[in-house]
Amino acid sequence: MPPTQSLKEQHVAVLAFPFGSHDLTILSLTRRLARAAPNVQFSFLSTAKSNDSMFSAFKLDVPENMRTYNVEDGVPINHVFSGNPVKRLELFLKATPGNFMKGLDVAVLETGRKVSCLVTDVFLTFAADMAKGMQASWVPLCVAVPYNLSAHVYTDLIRRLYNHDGGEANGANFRHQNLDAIPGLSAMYVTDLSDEILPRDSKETLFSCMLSRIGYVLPQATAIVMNFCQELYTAPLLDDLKSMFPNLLNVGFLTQELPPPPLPPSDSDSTGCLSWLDKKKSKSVVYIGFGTVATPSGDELVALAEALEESHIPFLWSLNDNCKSRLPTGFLQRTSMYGKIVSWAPQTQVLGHASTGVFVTHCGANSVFESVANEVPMICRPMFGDHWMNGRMVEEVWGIGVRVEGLVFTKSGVLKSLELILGHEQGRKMRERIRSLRELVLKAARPSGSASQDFKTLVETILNS
Ligand SMILES: *[C@@H]1O[C@H](CO)[C@@H](O)[C@H](O)[C@H]1NC(C)=O
Ligand SMILES: CC(=O)N[C@H]1CO[C@H](CO)[C@@H](O)[C@@H]1O
Repeated sequence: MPPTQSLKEQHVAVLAFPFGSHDLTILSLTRRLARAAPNVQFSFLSTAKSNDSMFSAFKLDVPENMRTYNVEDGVPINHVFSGNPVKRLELFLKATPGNFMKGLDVAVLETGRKVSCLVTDVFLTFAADMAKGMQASWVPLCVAVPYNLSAHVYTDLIRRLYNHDGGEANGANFRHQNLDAIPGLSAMYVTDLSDEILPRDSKETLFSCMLSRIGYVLPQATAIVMNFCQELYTAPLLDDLKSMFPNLLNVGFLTQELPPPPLPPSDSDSTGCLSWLDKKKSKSVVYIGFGTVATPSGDELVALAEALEESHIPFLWSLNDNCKSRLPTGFLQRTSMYGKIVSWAPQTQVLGHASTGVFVTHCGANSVFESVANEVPMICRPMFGDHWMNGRMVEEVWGIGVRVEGLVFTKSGVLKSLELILGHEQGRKMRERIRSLRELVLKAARPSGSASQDFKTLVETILNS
């Protein structure tokens, strides 16, 4: 068969993990791949909820060689959610892998092509066997930082070395232990690990079981895609991961176009954020956004609001409508001269605006990456999962932000952090460091840079599969 014909037959199926910004990240990868490999057919599978919210919020164009398929989310009809965000995740996990199998059947029938390569979130560990069964190659994507991948690869060892049962007193001590027995994790501490690694109540969940298989299945991957840049690793971490997985491909930050494109005309932004920012002084505004899943408690929202009011620093706050009622009475009116609250903000554009001076964030990986790409230092309030490691990385490894005192918002803690970043010599140093990180990232994204080269290798890997 002539090679061009075989290329045309290729069909890459992409399975998303529809939580946090994992789906948006793998969608962004898929669109880039589809543009780079126009002869390959791409099928993108996620839940209807995830699919709808991504396509409607970001007005994304979809390349012609890519189709979207909805898979079941496992939520029973008329199900009423208690408000616990983990429930949705559990229901979804129970529906896997059957829901994806069904979706794949439809995609194969519609395209008339058997799947040659399965690109999936690395958390969907069942995909390794699924790919084997279909005689397809498996290419997992790691959305979180490499420290996170390492913690999941070494889960068994971490549990053996650091899982001290015992009384509270004992517990408090071991949580402050350094993870230097794990190659590449010496900057991290036991307390930075999420519940999935060391469950506080020793209970495994469907999610922790799935994640604990990462280390076992990754050797089956044809290549591993990292939402990261090679230049940003510490040497021991990169060496260790590369020694286990030679085909580790660092393709750059996937939710952030690099270099950040010029901002659109402010009046085209229907949220009004950009035109509001236009009227503010350079680097004077604090932008607050906690992503789609995390919300601080009522007390913390109040403490944050009080700090903003007392400081009189201009602020732009992306806050869910149903959280607004938890703000202090009269807060919105009293701060209307220098504050703006929106229910959704075009985050990468807000971070790219010259007026934005600091980002108050939950420290989701993509938020941190977007902040680096746009040179905005951070105040971190980690909430769950990978946020603790990310916060540690921002403050101690990279020195480009601080975690709030005590890891919860208090009025005095927020005021201190704001003052440190906006008014202090230390803040100036952070800005210098974040500028040099950004330089590395932009360099990696140039055509001859490491991220572009790794992306090229990825495309070739897929074409050869
Ligand atoms: C790794 O990241 C995911 C979210 O992206 C999170 O759910 C998980 O808990 C993280 N693991 C660690 C050890 O931080
Ligand atoms: C298969 C499917 O339903 N895809 C949908 C994903 O969401 C966008 C936006 O709502 C729709 O246009 C697609 O049809």
